[in-house]
Amino acid sequence: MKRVMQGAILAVSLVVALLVPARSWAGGIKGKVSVQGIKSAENIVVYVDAIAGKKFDPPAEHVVIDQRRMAFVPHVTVVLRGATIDFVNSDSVGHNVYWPSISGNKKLGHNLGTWPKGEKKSFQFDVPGFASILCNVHPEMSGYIVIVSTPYFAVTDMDGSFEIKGVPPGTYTLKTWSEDGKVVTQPVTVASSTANVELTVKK
Ligand SMILES: [Cu+2]
Repeated sequence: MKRVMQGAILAVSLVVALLVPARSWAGGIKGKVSVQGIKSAENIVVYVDAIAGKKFDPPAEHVVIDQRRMAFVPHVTVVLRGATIDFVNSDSVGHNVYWPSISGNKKLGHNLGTWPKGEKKSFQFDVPGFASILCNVHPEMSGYIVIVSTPYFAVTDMDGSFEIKGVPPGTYTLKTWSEDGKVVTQPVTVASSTANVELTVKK
């Protein structure tokens, strides 16, 4: 009888052990972006496009874009729609931040002004799209903000690799955004493990 009980407890433990991680299991999407006619596979945004019937709360934590050594850091920033970006200045010169439009819509263009080292200005980005960020003091400075509708996104590293973690199982539309390349749209199915994807971005 004792052995039967032990067996039953073991069986229950096994089932629990299998079920508990399964509930928090979420796969992901990882892979590599290759480029044709573009100088680098770095800084390409890969993201899950809007999911019908699903709306994500904007993150409470602010995203930071620094202006350091006369550059926007990072060069490409991707955020979930509704996120607030804190623009900081780490240089000893004053920097300005403005974007002429969002996805070509000039009504969504905005100038945050110019401010010195140590200060910051914040802005909430509510509309999906992309913005080219500029500094009117230093015309050589440029950066990009990509605003997407899901929290499932990544920016490629130097060799074009990317990984999007914590994507629940399902079939999605994967999209890219890049400074110089055309948009790539590709379906992807995520099971309980990580999906591997190869994408090619062309000029
Ligand atoms: Cu500047």
